[in-house]
Amino acid sequence: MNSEALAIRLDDAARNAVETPQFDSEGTLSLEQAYAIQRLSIQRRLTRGEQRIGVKMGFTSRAKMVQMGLSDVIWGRLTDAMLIEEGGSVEASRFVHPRCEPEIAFILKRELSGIVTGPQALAAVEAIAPALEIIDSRYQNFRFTLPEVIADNASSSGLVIGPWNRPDIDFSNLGLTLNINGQVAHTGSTAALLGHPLRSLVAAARLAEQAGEPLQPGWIVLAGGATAAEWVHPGDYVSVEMQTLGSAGFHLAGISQQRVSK
Ligand code: OOG
Ligand code: MG
Repeated sequence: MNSEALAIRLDDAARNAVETPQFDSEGTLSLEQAYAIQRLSIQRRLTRGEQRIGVKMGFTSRAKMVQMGLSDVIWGRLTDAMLIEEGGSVEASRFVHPRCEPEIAFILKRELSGIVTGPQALAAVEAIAPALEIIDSRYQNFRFTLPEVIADNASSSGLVIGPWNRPDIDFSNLGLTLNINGQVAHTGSTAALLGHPLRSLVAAARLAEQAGEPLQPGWIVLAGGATAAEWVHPGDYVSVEMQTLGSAGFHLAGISQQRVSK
């Protein structure tokens, strides 16, 4: 299949919230082709009127690498249609089989691109916030190879941003919990992100330049899940509580189904 056809297939799967079979079980897709498919599929969203709002990083913590069995840092593109209001509600019918993970978000005040140091990256940050990412692989059973998940925009489906904080606090090792209906599902720390979340932003700047899309002022960068992701079911209220930075949450609306275990 050609890249355009695969981009349409993944875009349709995301748009209609229906899963699609894996297509590269033979492992013939290169990373370059995978990113080309991602770009084409996001281009379709932009053509429909969605606005680009930033990038998301993936597999920046060991917890996520272990959970998904993949170990290369990947990235995806965020659009405004993925934003979910903090404390708000989103319909479960928008997703195939959503999972949620706690992240830290950066918002930039200036362009950031290429090989930069941690202090240079920090100087481009306007504010930092606790965040949740909703990942919703378009592949059956949430299973994929590395090129397949890249083509599928790194499973990105939604994001919730908590209060923006000044970036001059030490955010290298902030304790956090992922809570489902008030119960702690996972605990972790921002240090899980490559040892310091700023390293994820440094990697984002390098990868963005390689893609010819420098990180822009006003863009959000999601640094990656700090813990394993958790399934979310209709009726659930999911939240992240982060030391010093605050919390963020949302409600998955819809008729509650019987819980399925992992
Ligand atoms: C891929 C996306 C990984 C993260 O934060 O590590 C990711 C997946 O797990 O489906 O978003
Ligand atoms: Mg993530």
